[in-house]
Amino acid sequence: MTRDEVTAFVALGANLGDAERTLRDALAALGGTPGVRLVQASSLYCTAPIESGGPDYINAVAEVATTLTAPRLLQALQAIEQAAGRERPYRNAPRTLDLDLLLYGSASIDSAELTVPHPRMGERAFVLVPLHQIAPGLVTEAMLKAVSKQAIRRL
Ligand code: A4P
Ligand code: MG
Repeated sequence: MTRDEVTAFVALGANLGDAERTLRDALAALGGTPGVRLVQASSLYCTAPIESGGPDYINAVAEVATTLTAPRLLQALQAIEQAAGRERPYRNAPRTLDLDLLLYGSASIDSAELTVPHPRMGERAFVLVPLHQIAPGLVTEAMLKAVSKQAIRRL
């Protein structure tokens, strides 16, 4: 970790096409982005859709160290989504790839394009379980218990 790097956590999700392959490629693309270093990634998890239709999702969380600002990091995430053929017909539509910025250092951001910490992360086992795997200090047992009814299976 160099002095100008910030630790950030990114949630990855996909439920169309070869979702496992898409997530592995996205992790490689993330680590290959200038100004982004992949520190660690969780296992892949198979999860039931929450407020969304279609097949089960594959989800994971990655820790990165980055010299990019949060808006630039979001742009980089959206470029990786686009490269994976992401379409946005409607909110929470099934997707080839969704990359959400969960945490950016200790920053609180609330702009038109970006809200950090991600406002829905605490409600979702598909975020909290993989985040707990790689950063146990960030997720309490009480937080995990609150989402324990949501189906999730480590691959
Ligand atoms: N945006 C604001 N804050 C952020 C942030 N922290 N990270 C803005 C990323 N984007 C952020 O996102 C819409 C807009 O949110 C972006 O233009 C960005 O400026 P989007 O990815 O185009 O739309 P979306 O995916 O439909 O919305 P969002 O908010 O990503 O959806 P959610 O709430 O994350 O839910 N069930 C399972 N099992 N697994 C999943 O991965 N994912 C969702 C998506 C629903 N159900 C799921 C899963
Ligand atoms: Mg998204």
